[in-house]
This record gives sequence, C-alpha cells and structure tokens, in this order.
Amino acid sequence: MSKQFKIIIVGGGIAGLATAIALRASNRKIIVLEQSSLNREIGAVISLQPNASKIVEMTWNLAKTLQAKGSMVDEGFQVYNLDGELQMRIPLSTMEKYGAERMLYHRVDLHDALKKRATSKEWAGEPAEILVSKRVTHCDCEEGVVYTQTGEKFHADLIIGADGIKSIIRDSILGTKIPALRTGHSAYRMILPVDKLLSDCKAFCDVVDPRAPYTTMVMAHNRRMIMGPSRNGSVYSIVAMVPDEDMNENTTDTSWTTHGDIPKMCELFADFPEWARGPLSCVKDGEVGLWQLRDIDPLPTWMKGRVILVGDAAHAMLPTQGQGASQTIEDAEAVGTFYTDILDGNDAPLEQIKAINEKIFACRYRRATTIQQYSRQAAKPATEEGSVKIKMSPSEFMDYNCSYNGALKWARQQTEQERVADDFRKMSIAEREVKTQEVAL
Ligand SMILES: Cc1cc2nc3c(=O)[nH]c(=O)nc-3n(C[C@H](O)[C@H](O)[C@H](O)COP(=O)(O)OP(=O)(O)OC[C@H]3O[C@@H](n4cnc5c(N)ncnc54)[C@H](O)[C@@H]3O)c2cc1C
Ligand SMILES: *[C@@H]1O[C@H](CO)[C@@H](O)[C@H](O)[C@H]1NC(C)=O
Ligand SMILES: *[C@@H]1O[C@H](CO)[C@@H](O)[C@H](O)[C@H]1NC(C)=O
Ligand SMILES: CC(=O)N[C@H]1CO[C@H](CO)[C@@H](O)[C@@H]1O
Ligand SMILES: CC(=O)N[C@H]1CO[C@H](CO)[C@@H](O)[C@@H]1O
Repeated sequence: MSKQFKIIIVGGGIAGLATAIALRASNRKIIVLEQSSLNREIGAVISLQPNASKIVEMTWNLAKTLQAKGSMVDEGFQVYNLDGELQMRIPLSTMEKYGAERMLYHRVDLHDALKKRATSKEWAGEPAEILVSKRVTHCDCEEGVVYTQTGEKFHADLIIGADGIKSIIRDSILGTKIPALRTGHSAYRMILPVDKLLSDCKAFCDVVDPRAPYTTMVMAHNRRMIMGPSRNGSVYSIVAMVPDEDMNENTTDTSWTTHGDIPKMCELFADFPEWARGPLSCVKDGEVGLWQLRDIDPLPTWMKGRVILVGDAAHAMLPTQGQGASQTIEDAEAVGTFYTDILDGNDAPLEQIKAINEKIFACRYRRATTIQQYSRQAAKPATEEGSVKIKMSPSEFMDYNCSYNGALKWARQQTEQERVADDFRKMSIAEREVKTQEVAL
C-alpha cells in the first residue's frame, strides 16, 4: 500500500521555501519548520543571476507574479571610480548569451512569491505546510527526527537543512560546531524611495538615474557602494561596504545585523565623489542597517543519514557577486530533480535516501564551493593602493556563474566534477578537511 513520502524542511528562508516548491508533488507531505513568525524579511534588493531567475520565473512559473510586484531586468553594470568618472559600462544582454535575464527583486517580494508558490492549493502537488515559531534544536540524522525547543519531535523520510548561515542542522551532520567566519567586511545598507532621491539628491540623480534598471558601483581601494533599483524603479537600494577595522561600530558577536550610525558611515565615505555621498546623508536615523559580512569555509560534507543541507547552511558566501540566493535556488532545483521518482514513502529506506543525497551533493558541491571562493576573491581591494583605476570587472565571473541549465544537464556535463566529488566521498572526514582547506586556498 502506498505511504506518504514525508519531508521536513528546517528554515523558511529563500532556501527552505524554494526547496519546498521543488519537492512539491502528490503523495508528499512537506512541513517547513521556521523559528520566527516569518514576517520580518529584510527589505533590500536581491538579484538573481540568469539561470536561477530561469528556474524561478520559468520552471516554477513565477514570472507574472514577480512582474506584478515590480521585478526588473538588470540591463548592466556601470562602475565609477573615486574621481567620479565612469570607468566601465557593461551592458548585460544575458538573454541571448544565457537564455534568461539577471533579475532585480525586492527581497520581501521574492520571499512572498516563493511562500505562496510553496503553500498555495493553486499549484500542482500537495501544498507544503509552514509551521512558524518552531525553533529546531538538533536532529537525529540516521533516524530522521528533528527536535524543537519546546520538546516536539518530527519524523521524516527526508530532512532538508535550510536554516541559514548559523545552521544547527549542519552541526548535527558534522558533529561539530561550524562557526560563521568574520570576513573583514561590513556593509551599511539602506533602501530609499526614488521620489525622495529625485527631490533631495539632485546631484546624484544627474549622474545616476535611480529608476533605470542598472547596477551602479562606485569603487575605491577598500570601500565600495553597490546600488540598484527594484519595484519598477520606485525604490533604490544602496549597500556601502567597508573593512571591519575602519568601522568602529559597536557590534557584538551574537548579532551582526544592527543599526548603522549615519555620521560614522558618512565619514567613511568622505573621499567619495560628492554626488555619490548625497544619498548617504539624506537617509534618516533608523533607516540604515549595518550588516557584518560573514561566510563559512567549504564544508567536508553536506549530508548524513536522511539529512542534506541547502542554501547558506551549506555554502554561505559573501554578497560580492550577488550569488547567495542564486546558488540556493540551484540547490533547490537539484533536490527536486534528483527526488523526482520518490513519490511513495515505501521507496524511501535510509540507503535510498543516502544514495540520492550523494548525487545531489556530487552535482552541487564543486560549483557552489567555487562560486563561494570567487565571492571571497571579489571582495579583495578593487584598485592598487593609492590609485583610482579599478582593476576588477564585475562581469568577470559571469560566464561561470551563469552557465547553468539545471541539475541534470550540469551533472551530465560535469563528469570531472563528479569524479572529484566521488574521490571526496571515499575520503575520511579528516582527509576531507585537509582537502577542503586546499580548496579554500
Ligand atoms: C540583507 C541581505 C541582502 C542580500 N542580498 C543578496 C543579493 O543581492 N543577492 C544574493 O544572491 N544574495 C543576497 N543575500 C543572501 C541571500 O539572501 C541568501 O544567500 C539566500 O537567501 C539563502 O538564504 P537561506 O534561506 O539559506 O538562509 P536564510 O535567509 O538565513 O534563512 C534561514 C531561515 O531559517 C530559519 N532558521 C534558522 N535557524 C533555525 C532553527 N534552528 N529552527 C528553525 N528555523 C531556523 C531562519 O529564521 C530563516 O528564516 C542577501 C542577504 C541579506 C541578509
Ligand atoms: C510594475 O510594472 C508592471 C509592468 O508594467 C505592472 O504590471 C505592475 O503592476 C507594476 N507593479 C508595481 C508594483 O508597480
Ligand atoms: C559597546 O557596547 C557594550 C554593550 O552595550 C558596552 O558595554 C561597551 O561599552 C560599548 N563599547 C564601545 C566602544 O562603545
Ligand atoms: C543561462 C544558462 O542556463 N546557462 C546555461 C543557461 O541556459 C542557457 C540557455 O538555456 C544555456 O545555453 C546555458 O548554457
Ligand atoms: C569555468 C569558468 O568559466 N570559470 C571562470 C570563472 O570566472 C573566473 C574569474 O574570471 C575565471 O578565472 C574562470 O575561468
């Protein structure tokens, strides 16, 4: 007799919701356990690289929903130096090259669209159920059980760890606490109404049209501003990156998302062109977030027993390439793809689940880890010391980052990658750690 295939997803962020969408099918019971009340998504612009936007907009059919919320096609990068001169303008006609567009969304809009897509009855497959205020404390990977803070126990055939950079599922898999690492960078971030920019920051708008679908950067040796619109050009997001040691903000280790101090921020960007500084001094107190940027080293494994990690839990990376969410979406698609045939809980003995998770790991590990490393590289100083000439190009990593056509095609193309992952699986955990450090260098 047929039995439901039971799936628990820990974490209701972009990773958890995307994986719920990818796994939705009839005869599958999907429960997402989220610690928060899930209405506090951070307001910011988030970009999806072409092949991830293809998964979200085409495979999962969310193009119309996101368009109604004001999604924008990113038409290119423009990069200014400290003298305020335009140093490069790189149009991104990604449609032709990559078969999809690089998209700009408001984070809240993307999160909401994914949430509806995962839980609404309008779509095929049994809807996923989200249980909020459920903080998971640990899991038994072999037995397939997760435990919450209030003493509840949830059994599943498959457990997805989508609980972000501070993942506790990761600790249960590895048997050790993996810390989020300071990267030496922090970022002030703010999101401004475009009307306000047009009226209060004329000098800025004379140089950069805040309604235009372009990603604009102003780059100094070790500080940079990364900016772009969302919601049909009605709001404008600014991320201002600085080295930690210059920041002098009083942050503690337990929280790395705090309020930014506007005078301190303005002081740090005092040598930026006057037009570029305009928006920094026209935000109000309380509207600037300060985000200590962290990532993790490549992990020796993402899986154990019935459990596999996705998203930031598996490969938290710096936002320098706007790839965190894209890699997450690719993970979700891979999980959905490799589980296509498991529609009955009777077909989910431990050995079968382990074998499928290994395939997912083999398919995803190398690519996500490589992009994680590129994201660290892309945080390196943008100019020679004392020079304004920018030596890095934002399109440098695009080809690799964007040449992805779903898990199956990738897996077929990347035999070499499979071989590496295969070798990796045969190693002991200690050997894997050595290997991982080599990759990290
Ligand atoms: C302000 C901001 C801007 C960003 N901008 C970009 C961008 O432009 N481009 C880009 O590609 N990426 C960006 N990122 C990164 C990107 O959002 C993430 O890489 C991506 O969303 C994957 O996140 P995730 O779902 O794995 O983790 P998270 O978003 O951290 O979600 C994890 C979820 O799990 C829940 N959770 C954690 N622990 C537990 C537990 N023990 N029990 C139950 N639930 C738990 C959390 O409450 C949370 O909801 C940005 C991130 C932030 C914060
Ligand atoms: C954004 O523009 C699209 C296309 O013109 C429109 O359908 C949508 O309603 C707009 N949404 C918002 C939030 O402005
Ligand atoms: C930082 O904050 C802590 C706790 O609020 C406080 O005790 C400490 O004095 C502060 N340090 C500085 C340098 O402001
Ligand atoms: C963009 C992408 O998928 N990279 C691949 C992404 O899709 C295009 C078109 O389907 C492929 O040609 C690329 O190889
Ligand atoms: C496979 C691939 O295209 N990799 C490229 C990714 O981007 C880096 C940085 O430009 C290149 O060095 C790689 O060759």
